[in-house]
Amino acid sequence: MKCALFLFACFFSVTVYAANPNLDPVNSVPSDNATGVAVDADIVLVFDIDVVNDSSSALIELYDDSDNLIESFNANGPFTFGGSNSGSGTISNNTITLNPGADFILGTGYYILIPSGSDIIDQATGDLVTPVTSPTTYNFTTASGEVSPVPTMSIWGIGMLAGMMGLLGMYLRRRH
Ligand SMILES: [Ca+2]
Repeated sequence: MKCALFLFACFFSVTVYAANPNLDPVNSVPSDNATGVAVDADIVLVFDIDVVNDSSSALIELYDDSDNLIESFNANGPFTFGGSNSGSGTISNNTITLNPGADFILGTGYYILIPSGSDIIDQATGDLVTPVTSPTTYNFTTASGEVSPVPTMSIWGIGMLAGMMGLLGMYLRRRH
């Protein structure tokens, strides 16, 4: 029994120490491939494990879908980032919240990269974050900005209904 327990403990420790923090695109906010994102939205990157910046080399980059670098967020403390365009970022447990310095542009795609060598690590084990190097790993699109025609249609509908009722009233008055 002692042997079995020892083997379990050994297996368990190997599992823990092999884990690099990974971005969870689906559970991040906005979620991967989201559309209609508000232009003033923050970006909440969710990881599968608690993270911390290990040095000033911790880096996250925000691009638009024309591959223009919109803002780079460099660590300026274990739990904080400073943006190249006056934005900021904070780490809380397994989330990194980025507040870009400028609002997004309507109807535009954006993506996040965590370049190879970015010094974000597992708080417990020090393992380096798994880089995000593809524009499609975590991307989203802002709202189109087109005004919905529904309210205008409703006003027309009410106007036409009122007009038809008025005509019906005139018709009934003439008949009686
Ligand atoms: Ca995607």
